[in-house]
Amino acid sequence: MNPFHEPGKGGFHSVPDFTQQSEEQYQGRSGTRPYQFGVRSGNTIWEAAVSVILMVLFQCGCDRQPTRPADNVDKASFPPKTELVPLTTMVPIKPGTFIRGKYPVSITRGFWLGKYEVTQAEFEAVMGRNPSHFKDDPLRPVEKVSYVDAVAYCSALTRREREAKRLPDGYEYRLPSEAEWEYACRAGTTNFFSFGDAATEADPYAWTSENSDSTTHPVGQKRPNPWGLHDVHGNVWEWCLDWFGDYPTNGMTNPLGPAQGKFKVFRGGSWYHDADFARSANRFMMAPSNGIYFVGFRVALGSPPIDMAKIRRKSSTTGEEPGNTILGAP
Ligand SMILES: [Ca+2]
Repeated sequence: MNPFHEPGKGGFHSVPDFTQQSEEQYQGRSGTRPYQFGVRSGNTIWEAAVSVILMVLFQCGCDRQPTRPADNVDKASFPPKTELVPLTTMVPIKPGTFIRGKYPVSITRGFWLGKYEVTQAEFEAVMGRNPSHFKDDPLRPVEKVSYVDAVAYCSALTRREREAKRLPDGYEYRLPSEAEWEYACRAGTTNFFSFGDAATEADPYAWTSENSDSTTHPVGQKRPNPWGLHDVHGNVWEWCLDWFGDYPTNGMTNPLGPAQGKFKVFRGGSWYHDADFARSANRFMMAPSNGIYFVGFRVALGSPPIDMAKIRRKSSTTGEEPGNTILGAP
């Protein structure tokens, strides 16, 4: 109940606003307690005077329209907080180091990586189209996507999740860097593949030319790597962020490749190529505007890439990483 409302006293039947009511409240009335408005017994001149002063002070701090203070505080001072809610298919990847050739590469910022290659259903839901060659199952990986298509998907996904209040500022869906991809693919292993050294043992883990029947397959049917990522070997190659370039002959932290180039890197082998091409360290590349039916991608979730200029200052671009086969560009 509004403390100023006194039914039957000079027309206080409604409470249009605090100002009008308070003006009438002070007509020779006061309360029994000095600081309690609207109580009318035992009043004195001094009590009345104190009440008038308090009412004026109170009035100065009030809006003219009655409001609900708690609601105002929530909306003005505490806007809805956006909590990070990754897609349910994302796997958290902790920071760490792997050996690229002879040199350590450190990933110092944790991120999430898709458990699966992006499916045709996922791509179509976000982009409204499906460029794939093998279309009969929406759970097959999307392919014939260019690097440009893959980046556009990541941007649209970021926008959708941000609008849905599931993605705070400072996070975005994006392609993994080449280093992030290899770090996650290796999952702590140092073998040629995340399951060992023998390409002849790839069948339980990878769709390659030896077992694919010349087509892609729905994601997640083969065993995952030690960090729970499926199809890092085989099914479709996976676009990475980096321009293709020779590896520096030194250890690096969060590398992102050259600042510019002609080809973008993709990784992991495919249904079209022999298992040996699906090695953790192997690289392939293509112009970013090209799409082909054995190249797709998976998404990462994390902070935006590190400033390229800093990477360039730290890098040397002489020499090629031993042990990595560059297969050329289509
Ligand atoms: Ca793959």
